[in-house]
Amino acid sequence: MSELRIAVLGVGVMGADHVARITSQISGARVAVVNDYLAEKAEQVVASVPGARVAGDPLDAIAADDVDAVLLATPGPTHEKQLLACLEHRKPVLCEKPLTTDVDTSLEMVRREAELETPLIQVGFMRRFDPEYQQLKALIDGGELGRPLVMHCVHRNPAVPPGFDSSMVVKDSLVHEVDVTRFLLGEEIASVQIIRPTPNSAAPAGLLDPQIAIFRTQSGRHVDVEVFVTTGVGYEVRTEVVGERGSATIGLDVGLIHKSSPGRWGGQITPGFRERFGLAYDIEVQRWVDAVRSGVNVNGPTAWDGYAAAAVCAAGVRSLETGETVAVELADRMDG
Ligand code: ISE
Repeated sequence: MSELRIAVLGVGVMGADHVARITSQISGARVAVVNDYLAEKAEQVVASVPGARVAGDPLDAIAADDVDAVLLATPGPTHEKQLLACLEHRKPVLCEKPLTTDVDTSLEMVRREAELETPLIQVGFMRRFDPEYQQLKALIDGGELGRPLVMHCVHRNPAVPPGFDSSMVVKDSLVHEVDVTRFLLGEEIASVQIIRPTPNSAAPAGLLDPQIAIFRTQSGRHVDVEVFVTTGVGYEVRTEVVGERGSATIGLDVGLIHKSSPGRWGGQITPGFRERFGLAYDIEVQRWVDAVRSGVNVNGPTAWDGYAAAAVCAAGVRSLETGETVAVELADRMDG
């Protein structure tokens, strides 16, 4: 295939980032069409992309003859309809999380894709492409740590956008550790418990933050996660895996430590996820482009991964209400 012509739907922060990334860093692809529910925003973004046009309707963009593949960065509630259109028109799609906003429709996406017998949907869990997570995965799979038994995670954000509620701490933030757990340990999560410590007095009224999540995997391994999204400090994502023969940690920002007079040492904390995972996004999009151009279409988290994450988060949201451990209900696999 010659250059892949991509429609980017939704050009808020992430979508606009992807447009810039595809235009300036990704080889073998270009942005052909841009759509946003704010027409002005789409016009503004397209102005920086030679040869691209604005589409007024996302479904027209998906169906268009000058579009080979779709990058979906629209708000979650619109994903279901747009993904179904991608399947109908057999257009490979890289869908930013969430796959859809609930478990049933996520499973339906898995089903509909399986019926086509061609993988088309990749979900944007970008941490899988981060070089540190890749190294950690290689260390685990190489056996150097022995059998992993426990994982400790920290996920801290300096702030969250207006309207971010307690369930979003689970569905929007913790969802990354859900995916990381499944990726690193290679098995499903069987149950979730969310513990609610005293809320941060600086958090918006009513927001339960921080939250502590405890996952138990199907084979009985333990994962704990501190999610704290209003620290006011910086972006911190750490993961420690403890195995039978050793442990390994990523996300310490050690590259940024400095020493200075008078006898001080210190460093910088990454300000946000776009800086921390910028390289992961670059690798993710390049591999997806290469996969689509070679006819494989998906080279990363699948629709099933999006569905499994939704199922774990749904259990997490139920636990958030009661504090009890909630079992994760998963359908049988149907995606081969
Ligand atoms: C945001 O939506 C992301 O996906 C970030 O990676 C995550 O760290 C943040 O907590 C979410 O709100």
